[in-house]
Amino acid sequence: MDKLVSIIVTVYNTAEFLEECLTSVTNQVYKNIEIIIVNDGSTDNSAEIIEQFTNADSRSRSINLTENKGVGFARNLGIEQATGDFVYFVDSDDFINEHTIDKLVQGLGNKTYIIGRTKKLTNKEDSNIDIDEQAVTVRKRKKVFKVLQNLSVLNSLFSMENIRKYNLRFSEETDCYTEMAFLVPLFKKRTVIYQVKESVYFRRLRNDPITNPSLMQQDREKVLKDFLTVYNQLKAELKGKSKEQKLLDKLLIHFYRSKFILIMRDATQIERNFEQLADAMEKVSPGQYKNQNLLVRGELKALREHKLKSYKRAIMIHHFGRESKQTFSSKTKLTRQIYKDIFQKRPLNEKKIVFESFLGKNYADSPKYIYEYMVKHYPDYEFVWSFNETNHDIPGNAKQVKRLSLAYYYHMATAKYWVNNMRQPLHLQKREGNVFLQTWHGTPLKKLVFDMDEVYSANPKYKQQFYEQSRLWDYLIAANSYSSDIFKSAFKFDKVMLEDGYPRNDTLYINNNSDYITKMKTKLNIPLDKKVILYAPTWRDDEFYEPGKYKFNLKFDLQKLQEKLGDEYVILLRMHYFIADDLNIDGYEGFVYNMSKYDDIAELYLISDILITDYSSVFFDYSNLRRPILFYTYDLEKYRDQLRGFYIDIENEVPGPLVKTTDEIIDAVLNIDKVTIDYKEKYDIFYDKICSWESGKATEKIVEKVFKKN
Ligand code: C2G
Repeated sequence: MDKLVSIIVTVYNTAEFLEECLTSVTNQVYKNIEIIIVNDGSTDNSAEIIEQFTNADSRSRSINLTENKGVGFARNLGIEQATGDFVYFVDSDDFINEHTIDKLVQGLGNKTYIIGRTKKLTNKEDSNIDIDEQAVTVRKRKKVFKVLQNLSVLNSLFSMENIRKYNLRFSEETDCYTEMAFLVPLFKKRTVIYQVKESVYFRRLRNDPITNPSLMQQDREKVLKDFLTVYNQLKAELKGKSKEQKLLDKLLIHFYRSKFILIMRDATQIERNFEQLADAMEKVSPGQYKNQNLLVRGELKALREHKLKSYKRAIMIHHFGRESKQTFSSKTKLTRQIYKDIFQKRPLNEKKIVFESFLGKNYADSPKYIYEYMVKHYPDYEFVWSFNETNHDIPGNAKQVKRLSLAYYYHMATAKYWVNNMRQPLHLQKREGNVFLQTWHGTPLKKLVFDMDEVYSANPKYKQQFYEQSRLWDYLIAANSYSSDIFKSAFKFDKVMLEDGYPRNDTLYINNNSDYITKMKTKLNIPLDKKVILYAPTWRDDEFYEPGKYKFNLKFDLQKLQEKLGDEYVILLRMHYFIADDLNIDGYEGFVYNMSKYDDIAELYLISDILITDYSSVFFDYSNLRRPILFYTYDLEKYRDQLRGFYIDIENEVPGPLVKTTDEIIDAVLNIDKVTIDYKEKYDIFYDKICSWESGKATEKIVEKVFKKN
């Protein structure tokens, strides 16, 4: 007879992932299963999804808890309901391969416990791995404690016989480490663990630890407290059982070294947690300390004897040792240490401002306009610009420093004000009195941060890091009420929103005249008798070489464009600042101009007669000029539906036509007057929504709100 496997899925507010999880469970190649879904008081629509599955598969049933009781309680309930020979646990935000359980069962023989492999996913594509469908490779893992220390019950078959014999249950008092109670009795006699190589479980590493933390992403102090609660409880319950006691002590020391020691870097954390940790350490049999190095032995001894002072001394030496090893391992780390320990202790200069735009790449955007206004009206301030290359030709007397150099850190540490249009480096810390003016760099079309469902970009920690960085912003500029609403939800921003328009757009009101345009065209060597088309697309999240370096292929037939439009027009190509590819425009001299390295796109807006873009925020700014815009959206479905999602209905709300081929571009350009008439009504509505705060005076209004005069 086939063994019956009870699959227990505990669910708490994971509607987003649940369908994928339950589908993977019901689609198992191994058919003799029962599925017990415990809905642990979810408040999202998990219940509906569960119901659909239980209706569709007679092997499944659900238990609905009216309030959230915690994963330990929910799993115990699942065990009580299980009638199988073996029990298997799945977390509702994870999923499994269709062969996963079959492989485990095949590897079992007469064993009572067997495990598979777990693959962590930061990216959906990581689950596309080759699994040999024929093979079942069982390997013996002799380092049993190494398996135990993962404290995972996932992708394992546990015999019901053992569950009953040892009365295996999860702790119900805590959120974390509930598995310790279940696993320790099971591991006490084991000298080997069997593992099936081809049985794979996909564990999703959630990238939104702020809105949606997974259990172990909760704050570190809570994790420590939960551990100690479970440890103390088990020490008492398993009194007199020497093997279990030994495993518990080993786990305490293991987690102390790998996790808790980092919490104890901070003096206030030591004060708060010392006594509890010391109480636990007192229970550890001294034999367990022997294998530890001298430093750790010193700490453990101080803890066991409740000597706070000696503990503080020991841990300080330990951290100093660790940090100095790291500090001197690289110049970057040394620089950061000097920033923290020396520069940040220098007095704060109340009249110093550090400006940066596009990660140090350009002298452009709102920081440029704020700077130029201040040079004129706030001459007693000291100005510093952070650039990747410090040879920019800029007005005023600003000091230029190389981004992330020692000089950069010195000025960041001692300037009262920071003005930036993008996120700042993660390791920068604010000081008392620091003021951060975040100008941001565009009205959003594409969904941002917390409004994005899953992030499949080059950096899996995007949401977490964004949250930390944006906590440092005191002021944020919104160019219109549409942006203001989005920033509040997408950035979770709750400090001062400046609602005066965009400093970078003032120039579109001040300099929109033929003298300026002629002067700029002459400066850029663009023929005065030709009209100008500016092509400024954005970047694609999934096409990159490495973080910050993205690919781009021109999807134009340049030759055709030149043939049909070359007499009347020239084209300026302007790639996004993330694009690393160089454009090849050989043979098109005099028709195509590569302006990708040009500092300020606003100057290019002013000299162009038509804008072609795709999903870039440039069209919001350009619409201030009320000139025609074409949307070259050859990959609309993929970009909108898979990569990002939009805040507006691009097919109906944008102020120009969506075109998909070179021919359609040519046709629209040749009939641009008709396009203008056709889109007039939409353009007017769009202009009112996006440009109504703009008056050419945004810079002045904002500077007066943020910076003290005299
Ligand atoms: N930009 C540019 N040239 C391009 C594209 C963009 O100079 N070819 C500049 C513009 O100032 C634009 C800004 O970079 O407004 C942001 O570019 P987006 O294409 O909109 O993309 P992204 O950097 O992802 O920012 O809220 C806005 C979003 O964050 C978008």
